[in-house]
Amino acid sequence: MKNEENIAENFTLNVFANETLIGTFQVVNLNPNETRELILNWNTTDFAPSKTPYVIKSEASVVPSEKNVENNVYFIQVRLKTTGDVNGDDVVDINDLTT
Ligand SMILES: [Ca+2]
Ligand SMILES: [Ca+2]
Repeated sequence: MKNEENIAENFTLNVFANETLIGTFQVVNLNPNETRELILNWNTTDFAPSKTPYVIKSEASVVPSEKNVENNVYFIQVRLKTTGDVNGDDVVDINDLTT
């Protein structure tokens, strides 16, 4: 994420998988034009593998005097596969060896 305002900022970044909160970051003193990489280790134990991608949403809290709040939300799509499921059909079988 990047700070496009002209003062250093503190804010909270929440990350959701579909509607479930999977991570929260406290971002402190992000300087103007500074880009910071945040790494989320998503514990997927409670999430079923599925052919339908999960919608991962990251949402930064609005900081005082922020002008552009539309860019505070960012979406990606992620597919969860079962370990060993190479071809992504949610079954681990001989077809995964030949894929
Ligand atoms: Ca913004
Ligand atoms: Ca498979």
